[in-house]
Amino acid sequence: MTRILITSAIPYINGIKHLGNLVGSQLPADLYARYQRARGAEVMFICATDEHGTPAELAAAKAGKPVAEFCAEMYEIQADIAKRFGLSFDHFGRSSSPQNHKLTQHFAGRLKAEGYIEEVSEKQVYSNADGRFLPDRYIEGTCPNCGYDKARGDQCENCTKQLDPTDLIEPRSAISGSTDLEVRETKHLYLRQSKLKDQLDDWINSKTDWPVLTTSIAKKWLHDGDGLRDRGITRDLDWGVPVKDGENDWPGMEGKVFYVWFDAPIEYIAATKEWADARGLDDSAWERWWRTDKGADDVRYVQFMGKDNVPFHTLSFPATIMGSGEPWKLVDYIKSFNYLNYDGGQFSTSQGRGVFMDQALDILPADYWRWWLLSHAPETSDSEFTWENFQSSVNKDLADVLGNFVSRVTKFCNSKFGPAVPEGGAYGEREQALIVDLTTKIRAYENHMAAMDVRKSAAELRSIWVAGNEYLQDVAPWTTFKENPEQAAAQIRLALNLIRVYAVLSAPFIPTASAQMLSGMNTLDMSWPDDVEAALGVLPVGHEFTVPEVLFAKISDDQREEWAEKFSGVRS
Ligand code: B3M
Ligand code: ZN
Repeated sequence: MTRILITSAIPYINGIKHLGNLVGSQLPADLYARYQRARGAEVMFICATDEHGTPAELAAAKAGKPVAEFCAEMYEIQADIAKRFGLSFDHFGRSSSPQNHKLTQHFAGRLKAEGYIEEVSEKQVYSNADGRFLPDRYIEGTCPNCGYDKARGDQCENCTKQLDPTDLIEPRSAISGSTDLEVRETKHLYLRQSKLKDQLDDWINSKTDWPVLTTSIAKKWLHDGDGLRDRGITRDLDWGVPVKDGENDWPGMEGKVFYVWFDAPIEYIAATKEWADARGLDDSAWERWWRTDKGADDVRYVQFMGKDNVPFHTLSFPATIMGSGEPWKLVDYIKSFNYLNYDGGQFSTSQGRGVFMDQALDILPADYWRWWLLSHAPETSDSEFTWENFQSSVNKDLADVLGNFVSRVTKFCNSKFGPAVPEGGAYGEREQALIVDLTTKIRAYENHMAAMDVRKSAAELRSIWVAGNEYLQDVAPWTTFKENPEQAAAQIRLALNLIRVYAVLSAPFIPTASAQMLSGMNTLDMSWPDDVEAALGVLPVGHEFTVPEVLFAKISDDQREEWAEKFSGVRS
């Protein structure tokens, strides 16, 4: 059996994600996972929260909570929203897990043993009152450029000038306000990824089937600029994975933690161990996904992410894996996405601009969003969410085409033949033509889905729905019924079976509506339409069904205007 490991970039813990984040990683990953499961593959679909780093500390401070408590609460919130969006993770982990601590320390120890770690002395600001080193953005003072008195050590928010903490006039700690600061020497660990440049270059060059977006970013960082500069992988923070050399202390590194981007991708592996541990399985259960010496050489590993995350997944994380000298699984395919914009501007977490996952579900069920987002995924370029476009997609594709087909067929059958697949007549030429047409379209759909061409897959699925509608329009069973009820019965028998086929094909995009269709058709048969003619006979004569509730309600102009207005400002 094909085995497919799928990871989505792991969302930061510091807030609820917006729809732009969702369509750039978790949602297309879910589409692919659901599709591969439907086609019989053994899938391991992993995601987690990314809990370390300064943003987590700052968000916790803003919420007035200890950071561990803040993360634990935020994890529950994110896990709940993911579930309500139908994201079918096999495990949704936490990068702060003991498994990730251990594995991150293990990788650091291996990298040290293989000669890929360098200890570098740096000068950094230390706050005597806080008893700690301060990251740049924890230092505030007056901007030397514009005189703004709340400039941060990395940048002045007022005039946007990039700063060093030592540029600030009258610098103070952003934590305590103390001005008792001094510059001290401190040691940090650097990952010598420049030593792996040739190996990374060869590896990326061997990936000829990757999306251009992925390889162009990887090559840019590898060749121009200083993308492969050796990078500091430790920080002076309290919250994070303590620096250790495997299981041993690392002299001189007391009180330091690994940089968030060092431990975050390792969480993909650790989350798979969390999955195994939660089920009481032994190590072989997760290692067969991750260790090429333990079965993972048969695994196809696919990652999903927004374009800003590509450098870390094409260079830094592979450098960690290659440098470890151990047989860990490297990614086979990286599907990356451009940005989704919001109504003439950008989605912004820090400014609260756009629609956030929780807000989206407050106004409409997940399938409406899933369909719009996936059918407009920012694959070849950035794309834009507008309320007009959203309204028109939902009303046309979901309500008029798919929803209408299901309701017309089931209601008509119910009123003329009763609530069971009717007997009589036979499939003729028009039916054969439909079968040929559907076969071509379904094969194309399979190819696009396998290639992770999200928009093309959506377009093909829509055209499969349209073909059914056109058939119904052509044969008009409500007219046929008057002269030839037997033939009308055959037409309806086909159409009822097509509802089941639609449920199966559409499930990766709109799982809830798909489940409603199946339950209306009173079947658990999710078998894939490999042979379309056979698939149109799965529900036999006499098989009972119920008329499903309206699958998709149309969005009215009033609603559209209300929502556009409601989300035009910033989230409070
Ligand atoms: N948390 C960035 C993001 O949420 C980062 C991804 C980590 S993937 C290992 O976009
Ligand atoms: Zn300034």
